[in-house]
Amino acid sequence: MLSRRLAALLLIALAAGPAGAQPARPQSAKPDWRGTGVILKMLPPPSDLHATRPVIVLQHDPIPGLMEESMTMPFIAASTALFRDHHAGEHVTFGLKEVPDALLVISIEKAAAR
Ligand SMILES: [Cu+2]
Repeated sequence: MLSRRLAALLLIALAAGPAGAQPARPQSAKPDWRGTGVILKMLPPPSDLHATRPVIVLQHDPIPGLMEESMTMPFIAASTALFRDHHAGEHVTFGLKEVPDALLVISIEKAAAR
């Protein structure tokens, strides 16, 4: 049931398109998307990228339904606590959640190196 629900959310997001209104999303800690990639930087605030929020720079693989190409980009992290026990160069999987002002990284887990 979880995968059906996620598929429905992705379809809503795609249908809305870049100019569409943001669909209503349930408030929960469940990620809207999951990605894989490599940590390049973890920057507690204040940093050059954000004055008040933690930022993680990830070299991420395609995230189906969200970003179809690999790229290197910064994400706001939900908390600096997510950085604990991780390091630059580490292969990770991560959870993303869309909130009104950001695409937030809400979880980071170590993945097997490729
Ligand atoms: Cu991206």
